[in-house]
Amino acid sequence: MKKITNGSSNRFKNVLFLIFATVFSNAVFAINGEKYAMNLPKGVTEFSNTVYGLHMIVLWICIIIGVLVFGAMFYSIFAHRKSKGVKAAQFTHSTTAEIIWTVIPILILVVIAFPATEALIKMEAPSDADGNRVEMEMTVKVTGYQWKWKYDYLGEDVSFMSSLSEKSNEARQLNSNIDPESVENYLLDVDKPLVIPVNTNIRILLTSNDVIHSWWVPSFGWKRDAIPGYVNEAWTNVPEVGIYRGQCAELCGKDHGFMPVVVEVKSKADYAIWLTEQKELAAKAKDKDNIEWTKEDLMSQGKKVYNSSCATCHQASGKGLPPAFPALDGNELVNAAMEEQIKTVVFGREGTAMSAFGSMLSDSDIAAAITYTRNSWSNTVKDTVQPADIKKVKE
Ligand code: HEC
Ligand SMILES: [Cu+2]
Repeated sequence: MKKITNGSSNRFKNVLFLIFATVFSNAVFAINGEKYAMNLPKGVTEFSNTVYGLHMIVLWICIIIGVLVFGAMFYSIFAHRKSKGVKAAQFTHSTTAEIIWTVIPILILVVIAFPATEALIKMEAPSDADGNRVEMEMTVKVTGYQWKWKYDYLGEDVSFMSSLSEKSNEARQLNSNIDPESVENYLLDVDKPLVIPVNTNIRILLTSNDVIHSWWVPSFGWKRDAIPGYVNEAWTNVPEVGIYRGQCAELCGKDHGFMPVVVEVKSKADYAIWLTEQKELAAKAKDKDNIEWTKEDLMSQGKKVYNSSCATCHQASGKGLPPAFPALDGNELVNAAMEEQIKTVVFGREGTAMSAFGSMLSDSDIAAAITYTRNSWSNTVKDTVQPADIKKVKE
């Protein structure tokens, strides 16, 4: 008895296995539904549906081409095989064939160009049924920071930072004993989402404070780079209230994977209430910058600010990650007079990852974070840094 009858029967088994594996894995994907969906998600906006339609047209064209080309190939291999005594033709050049295989792809590209151009025009500006340009109703400026987003509601005096939620951030730390599986929306949640009203034309301006980021919410059907020194424009109009999630889509440094985007779409009435609340909060935050704080308040607020704004680099333990990120625990500068430390935090260090927090955090938050670093771990300076001290350095 021969162990292996011949190579081709083995190859046949391999092919069978591959087909089985593909069918099986597709079935698993299908059962798991959305979580492992094979196709692009449809999204919620009119524009995302346009993109989806375009994708389906192109996909079907590809499938038809695939079936025709492979069909012709397999048929020829099978019907004209050597064992049937077929002799190969010996020509090396055919002008007719070359014209055909040039003209057909050109025609296909022209056919695809029509819906593609339509989608691109729609992406640049929304238009009504008559094709007239529709006005934007509000503008949000999105600024990328390593590694969070800042949202400015232009003309509303409302602006805030949006960073990875505290729970995800704790669970992702090296040696954290929190199981990521137990964190809801792990790495896809933020402390403060971008809030926008439903059924509203919203202009979104994108820029960056440091490196190139990319703001991406798949359900809206587009992503746009946020580039330092440059303002990109996009727009959206979301027809359904809900929470939409996305991520930074440009490799932007060590914590690129930890700057999710969350957009909460509210009804117009709820949005108006939210906006009023934010304005009150902003006014209160200004008040906070004008008072003298107790040490307890500075320390508790400082811990929060430190963990959300500084710990990614200097670590919650204050030990940093030398040589890239210096330790603040036992740091000479942190244990000296406060002015130089305040300057470092407010103005940053040019050309390093230490950014200028003066424009990102309120004076009271900076004062609290600095007080916290001066009185934590082995640092025992014992003084407090007040918002007024920050103001003095800024002037
Ligand atoms: C993105 C990473 C990053 C974040 C976030 C960050 N830092 Fe830094 N920080 C650095 C780096 C890098 C240096 C060293 C800069 C240099 O080489 O001069 C530094 C230096 C410092 C220094 C001076 C240390 C010294 O020995 O010169 C202080 C103080 C400091 N950071 C405080 C803070 C505080 C407070 C925060 C939060 C509000 C913060 N940093 C957030 C990266 C970061
Ligand atoms: Cu980024």
